[in-house]
Amino acid sequence: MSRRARFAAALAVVTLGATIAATIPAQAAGSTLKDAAAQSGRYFGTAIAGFKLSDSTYSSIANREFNMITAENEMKMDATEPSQNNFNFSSGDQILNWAVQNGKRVRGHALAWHSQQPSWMQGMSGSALRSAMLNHVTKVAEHYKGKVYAWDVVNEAFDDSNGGRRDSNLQRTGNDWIEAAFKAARAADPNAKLCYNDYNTDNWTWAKTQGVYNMVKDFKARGVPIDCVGFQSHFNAQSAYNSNYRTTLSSFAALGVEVQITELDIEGSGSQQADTYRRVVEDCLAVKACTGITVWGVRDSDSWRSYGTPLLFDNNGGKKAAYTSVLNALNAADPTDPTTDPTQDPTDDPTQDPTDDPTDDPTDPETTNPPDPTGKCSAALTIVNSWPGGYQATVTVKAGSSSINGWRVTLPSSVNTNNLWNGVLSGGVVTNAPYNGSVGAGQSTTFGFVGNGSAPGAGNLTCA
Ligand code: G2I
Repeated sequence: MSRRARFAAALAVVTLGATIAATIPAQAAGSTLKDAAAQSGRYFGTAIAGFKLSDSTYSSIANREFNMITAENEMKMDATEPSQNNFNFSSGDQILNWAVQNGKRVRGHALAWHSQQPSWMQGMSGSALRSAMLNHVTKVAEHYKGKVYAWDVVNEAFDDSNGGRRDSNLQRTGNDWIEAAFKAARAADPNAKLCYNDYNTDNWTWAKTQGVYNMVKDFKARGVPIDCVGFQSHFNAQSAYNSNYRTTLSSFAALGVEVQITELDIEGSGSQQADTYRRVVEDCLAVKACTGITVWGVRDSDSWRSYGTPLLFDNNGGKKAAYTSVLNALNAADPTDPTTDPTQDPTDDPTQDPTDDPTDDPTDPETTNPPDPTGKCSAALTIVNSWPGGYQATVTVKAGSSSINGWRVTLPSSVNTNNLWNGVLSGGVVTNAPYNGSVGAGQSTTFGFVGNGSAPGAGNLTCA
């Protein structure tokens, strides 16, 4: 090669290098869901049906796109204990082994549930049922000890409308059956994260959401071992995505648990569906304790409600608009933003951390940090969301250097609301609800409301 040709070749390499450097963004975009989610330290999972793993279209998409696996049915009570104290782990193990061989983690689903009980259990009651349930939890968690990332220890134990417990044979063994199951699971596998998992707990204003919230708060206060809350997030017209979903996730996170989206599917099609998927992903990314998202199946045809075409791949395995929208939203996460980085201690409640960075965005409810009060309590208002003619606000009430038993917060005079939760409103003053008046020294609780008209400025309110 002549000197001139060598020079031209070298110049071409330099120019090409510069072009590549100029077109690659600071952060390379992930081209699969799992890689895009991993950029902010999160996982992206799917439910797998074992009998479909021989379908190569199915298994190749599952392997390519997802890095957290939930057995859709194979680790449930009826599958793992078909006759009393005779356990069968063959189907569950098939899924676990496939996941492990392909470098994926597993969410165990589910140790105790009123549904999909083996027939021998369905007719049981009282202490015999309690013992059988605890034996099941123990034996299954021991079998998978050290192999699962998290367990849905108890599934769907709350009533759909009144905020109380669902009636079931397990509930009739005594209200403490849920905490008994969590304690047994912790003893059997101390390293698995232990989750409570439910549906219709996505909308912060729904009684069921508040019921679960109060149980988790009580568990944390009494030291019952719970590490995470799973939001199934099966959205459709009857149970629609609501923009207060982010408030739900961040409010649970503020109790000191991880939150996970565990069974996501959204009925619909086209841009409407894609847009809702985007919002769900953005809400998880905005809450640092939201550690991952699992969709409930691979292709629409694999869904438990395939008529609603609720998933990210069509019946042929093609990527839908919803897929692209999820991928783009995951890729847009800013890994340098501590609020989006779940590897920052997810159980650390920023509303209670005096070392929080005061330059954090004050409009971000995750970073609300009322000044350390010298008085009885302090209260800080943040605007979660606003729209023409209305807004949603959260107020964080923080106890001073002594614990308090009851609080009163004066709202700004401009506030006009008839939808307030976790507090009692009278004459512009909010007092605690029956269940959240006791706040430990330096600890906090929150209430929220939807206001009419324009939002007041964020800031401190009078607390007494
Ligand atoms: O219902 C949707 C999900 C709600 N949250 C808990 C999840 O565990 C639940 O999953 C679904 C599965 O996707 C279905 O596949 O749970 C259903 C049962 O509650 C599963 O349906 C069952 C059918 O009822 C059985 O007839 C069938 O043999 O699937 C089994 C295996 O295909």
